[in-house]
Amino acid sequence: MKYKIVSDSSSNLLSFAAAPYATVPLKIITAEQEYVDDAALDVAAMIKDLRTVKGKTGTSCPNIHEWKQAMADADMVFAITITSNLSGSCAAALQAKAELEEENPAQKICVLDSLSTGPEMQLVIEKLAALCAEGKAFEAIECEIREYMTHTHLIFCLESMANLARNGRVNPVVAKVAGVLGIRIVGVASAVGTLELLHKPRGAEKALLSIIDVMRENGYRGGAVRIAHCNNEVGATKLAAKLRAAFGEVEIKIVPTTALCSFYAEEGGLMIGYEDI
Ligand code: X90
Repeated sequence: MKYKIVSDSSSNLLSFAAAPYATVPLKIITAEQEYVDDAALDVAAMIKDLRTVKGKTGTSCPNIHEWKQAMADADMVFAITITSNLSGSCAAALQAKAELEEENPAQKICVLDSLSTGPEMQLVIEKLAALCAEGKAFEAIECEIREYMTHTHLIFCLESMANLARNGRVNPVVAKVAGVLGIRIVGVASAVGTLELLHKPRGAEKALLSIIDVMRENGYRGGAVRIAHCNNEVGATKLAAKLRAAFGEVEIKIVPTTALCSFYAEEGGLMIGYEDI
């Protein structure tokens, strides 16, 4: 049985050697250009362009056809998407599944709504690869991965929420009332896959401590951690060191954000996926 893992590009994982794998790209759209979130894109150049671009900027999710193409060439597909509460990616993936299963009833496709994004999706993808490599049955993998996903979480620390607010991904009134538009904010992906804003730490150092406090409060005890950063390798490395100082030999991987998460997390942004096991 041939299996494949497919993710949308909000996972920041555009290639993955441990399993048959593909991503479908989200896009960043400005008045001048469309940036496709795939391996060919120069993300640093896009981030630089975004500093000076004028006019409306936005994003779009992968379409049904893109999902179908990525899913078509395997008997068993596990697809994971950014939260359905902030994007149409999951709806497109579900429609692709429905059409493919009608065309080929023998194909098995599982669509997982991460209710999150970025490094939390990365953890799920890595776990899927391990389960598939063990040669388990499709239904068993689906059952285990859904259980695993109840033990993964996402925290973020953003220095600007301007693009999130402008594109209606956080309520602009709430963001304004909370006074979080111009300052650093720590928050989490809520149980329903929306942004929940928690703290306004003063300074980068306090922000790292706040992240660790929130992780601890939410059940973190030393499980695997994935950190994605937008132009903030220093912050990511410091956070990793603090986590190891507090919890011992933690398994941590640090990756740069690709286009979609770079656009919304913005420069300096950190996203942390972790297990509560
Ligand atoms: O369909 C589209 O156009 C994509 C829309 C994506 C909107 C949100 C992306 C957020 C990325 C920000 C910090 C983490 C947020 C947690 C969400 C539950 C990064």
